[in-house]
Amino acid sequence: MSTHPAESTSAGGFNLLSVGLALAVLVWMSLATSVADTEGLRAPPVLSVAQTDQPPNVDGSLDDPAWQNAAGFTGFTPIGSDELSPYKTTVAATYTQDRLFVAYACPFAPHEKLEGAVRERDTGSPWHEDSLEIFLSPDPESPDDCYQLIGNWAGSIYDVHAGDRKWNGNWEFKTKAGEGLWTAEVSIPFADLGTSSPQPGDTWRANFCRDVVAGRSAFETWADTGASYMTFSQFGHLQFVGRGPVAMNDFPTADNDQLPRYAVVIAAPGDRLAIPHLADYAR
Ligand SMILES: [Ca+2]
Repeated sequence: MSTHPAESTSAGGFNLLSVGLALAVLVWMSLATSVADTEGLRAPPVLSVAQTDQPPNVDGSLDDPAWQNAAGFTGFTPIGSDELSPYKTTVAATYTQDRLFVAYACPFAPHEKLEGAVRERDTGSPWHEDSLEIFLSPDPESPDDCYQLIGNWAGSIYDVHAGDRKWNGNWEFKTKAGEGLWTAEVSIPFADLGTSSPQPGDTWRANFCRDVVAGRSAFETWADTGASYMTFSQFGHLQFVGRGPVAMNDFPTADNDQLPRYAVVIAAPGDRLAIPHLADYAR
């Protein structure tokens, strides 16, 4: 397999989307990005994240009301590519006063076999397994001050702060795997990310990625970060909106495999949009 994209520095990614009641969502936002090695890349996407009073139970199953009400996104692309990934990975996020929650639904072909070992924290190479990777930069002025959370489908974790794997965040990570689908839930205290509870309007930089081994080999990313996951200036924007309305991409539907058009729709909380819903993956 090729070099892990977090081990080099370049770019590739993007976003499509899926949602339910309008809580968390994605929007494209026009921002100044550094031009150097990011020329020609798609603009960073935006995920609006709404607060919840009903935090999900972190057990790997996405049947919580929080996820039924949360918006999410899909539209991952392999790094350095403008082609949509064949399976629509879906991600959603929500938060409480103290913690950020992220859900992943990772489809794969039923005949394919997931790869990933159970082992000690911060050991091995989970990026060469079926894993997810979350990059969080709470200070948008210093996106390279980044927390990286990696978890494989078997539940092993690997976490890094600013390149230092000795950092161990107090995050919860649970997965569930079945035929053709593995799901995961992540919960991390804001305090472990060196920050306090976000106020409405606060914006972080972030990237959400999926390492794929089952049936193929791919590094798939939300933000178009070029040949790596970690072109920080290309990270998406994680916009905390409290309980306010969220803005969302006019993203493709399940039957539309085109890249997002980036038109923005403003949705009131509670609106259900006609797009794939994370709860469809509940089991
Ligand atoms: Ca660590």
